[in-house]
Amino acid sequence: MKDILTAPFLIELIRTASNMYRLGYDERNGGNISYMLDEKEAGEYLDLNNVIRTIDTGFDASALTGKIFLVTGTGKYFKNFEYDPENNLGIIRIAKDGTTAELLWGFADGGRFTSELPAHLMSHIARLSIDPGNRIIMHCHPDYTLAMTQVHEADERKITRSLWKQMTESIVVFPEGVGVLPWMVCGTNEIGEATAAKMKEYRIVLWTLHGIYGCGKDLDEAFGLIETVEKAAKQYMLTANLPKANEITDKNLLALTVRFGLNYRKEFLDI
Ligand code: 2HA
Ligand code: ZN
Repeated sequence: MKDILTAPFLIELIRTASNMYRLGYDERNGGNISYMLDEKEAGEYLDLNNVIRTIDTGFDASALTGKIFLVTGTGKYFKNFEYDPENNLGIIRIAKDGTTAELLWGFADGGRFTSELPAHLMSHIARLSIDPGNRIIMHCHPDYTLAMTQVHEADERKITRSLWKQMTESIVVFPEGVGVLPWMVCGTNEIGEATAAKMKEYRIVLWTLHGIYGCGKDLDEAFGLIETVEKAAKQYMLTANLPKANEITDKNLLALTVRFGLNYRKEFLDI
C-alpha cells in the first residue's frame, strides 16, 4: 500500500485549497470541494474493505452508489489542509442504500464532511448525466463575484451578458453562461436540488449573496472557471460607476464564438 499523503489527488487538492485561501476565496471555514476518485487509483493508497465508520448523509444519492469521494470537512479551514490533511479532509464511499457514507480515510478527529454535501453530490449526479468525465464540484466565496450579486439583478441572461462584456476571455471560457440562484438557506437539500438543476445547463452557478459553484474534469478546470468569472466580476465592480469609453458589443461576442467555434447560449446574445 502506498502512503496516502503522496497521492497526487490529495496533494493537488491541498495545493488548490491553499491557493484559494491565499486568494481570499475561502475565509475561515468558507468553501468546500469534492473530488470523485478513480476506484483503482484510490485502492493503491487505501484498503477499500476497511470502513472506519459510517455517516448518514440525510439524502438519497443512490446514483453514486460505490463511488468514492475526497471531500473537505465541515467547519474546517482551507488554510489548514496542508498542515493537517487527516483531520481536515476525508475519503468517503456512497454505500448501497444511497444515504450512508462509508468513511475510508480522514476526519480523524471525529469530524464529518462539508455541510454542503447535498449540493455537491446532487451536482455530481447532474454533471455526470451530461458529462461522464466530470470529477470535481467546487464551492467558494470570491469577493467580486459576491459583490456583483449584491448590485446586479439576479437574472441569468443579464448577469451572463454583463460578465461576457467585461473581458474577451469570458465568453470563450464559459460560452454557456452562468446559472443564478436567488438567496437561499445554505447546507440544505433544497439548495442542493436547486444547484443540481442549474448544473444540468451550466458549469457555473452563482448563489446570490453567498458565493459560486463550479465543476470540471479536474481541479484546474473547476478552479479556472471560477477564477475567470471572478476576474470578470472584478472588472464589473471596478468600472460599474465609471463612464464607459469602450465596450465589447454583441457583434464582437458573436465574432468570438465564430473564431473559437463556441457552442454558446444563443438566446443570451442580441443578434
Ligand atoms: O463550508 O461555504 O456554504 C462553508 C460554506 C457553506
Ligand atoms: Zn459557502
